[in-house]
Amino acid sequence: MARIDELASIGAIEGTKGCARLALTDADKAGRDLVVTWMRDLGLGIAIDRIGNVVATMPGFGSVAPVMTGSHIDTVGTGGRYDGNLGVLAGLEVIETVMRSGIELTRPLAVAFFTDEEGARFAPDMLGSLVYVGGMPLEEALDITDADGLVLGDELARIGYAGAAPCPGVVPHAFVELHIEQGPVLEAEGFAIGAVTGVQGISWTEVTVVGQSNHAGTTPMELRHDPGYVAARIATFVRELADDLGPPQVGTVGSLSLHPNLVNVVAARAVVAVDLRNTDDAALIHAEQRLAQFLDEVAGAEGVTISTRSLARFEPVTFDDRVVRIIHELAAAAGLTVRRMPSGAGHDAQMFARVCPTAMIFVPSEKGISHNPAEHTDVDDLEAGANLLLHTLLQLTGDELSWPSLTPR
Ligand code: HGY
Ligand code: MN
Ligand code: MN
Repeated sequence: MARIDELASIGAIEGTKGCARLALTDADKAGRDLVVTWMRDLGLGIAIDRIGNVVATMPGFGSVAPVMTGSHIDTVGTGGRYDGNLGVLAGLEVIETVMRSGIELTRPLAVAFFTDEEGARFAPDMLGSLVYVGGMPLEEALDITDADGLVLGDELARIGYAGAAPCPGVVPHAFVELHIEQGPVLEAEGFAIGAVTGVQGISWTEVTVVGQSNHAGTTPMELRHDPGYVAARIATFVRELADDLGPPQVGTVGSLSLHPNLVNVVAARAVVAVDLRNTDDAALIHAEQRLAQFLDEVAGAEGVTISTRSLARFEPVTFDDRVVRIIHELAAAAGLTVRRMPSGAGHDAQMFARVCPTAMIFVPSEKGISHNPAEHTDVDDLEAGANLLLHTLLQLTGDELSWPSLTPR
């Protein structure tokens, strides 16, 4: 808890419990430096790779593949103190506890934090873990730019985390991530633990609308080609599409910008980001097709041009049932109420599911609130999650989980 509080003080959002540490900003650097110091203080072997992922491994095991845990310490601009941070700091606590206990292990534990999990500054999300497992070429990732045109590789070098360890990274024996649920289910149903069975598919599309900038007062309505109006139509359509398709489909327009964004000017341009998610890929593809059809229609009707760019597209992921079962059974054996459930949010674990036996542990989020400075999880729930992580990782060190050889896509 002391480490959670100290890390949350970096980029703290005035008057809240939350913090803002967008990827590769100075605040992210300060958070990274603090966590790396804690890793070094434990005497862990630290590898920083070329996309800035940091992996800290128990020493003395040579090249034996580790059982790895971890998450992210970058946040969205209005972040909470537990999203990602809990998984990294609980992992550190687990390793410290194991080392202090003198338990003899057959393979090392490792804890990692991955670059730019949020994708809020540099899309896509889960970028660092995606590169770590070979899902995106390093050079392509280093070239990604943010909304101000700053290049990811330059920002990584600027904060001193352009490491030397190669990407793709060492394939772990198994990977387990502890994370807050970020949704209302566990709290509403009275469960202490979620044994996470997988992650829903994610589709992010940047929609650029170009119309005719004009005077707000003199331009007759029938002569307008108004990107501001079209952007509002898109946001409304996305909501109505999700309502029409019904759960588990969700749709969000969380980012909408107009240029020149002035009260008395019909906009020249609008940029809208659309986030669509579904646990079923065919249904997600259908939702994407409905969006594309709507964009065609509204462009024709308003006489604007619309172009789109995919910012992220990840298929739904199913976690390894053997690992999910270990989590479920250990939670029950510890007397914790536990249910299996999919994840609505994206996580680094969904990338590791491509290369090794992987699953996640959820703990409840108060009122299901997250990506919000008010994010909160009770300390008893945090502790239960960390203890379950400890026992899950220990079991996995002894468990020979033969893994069909998979080449990362
Ligand atoms: O977008 C997500 O689901 C994650 O928080 N990056
Ligand atoms: Mn997260
Ligand atoms: Mn997040």
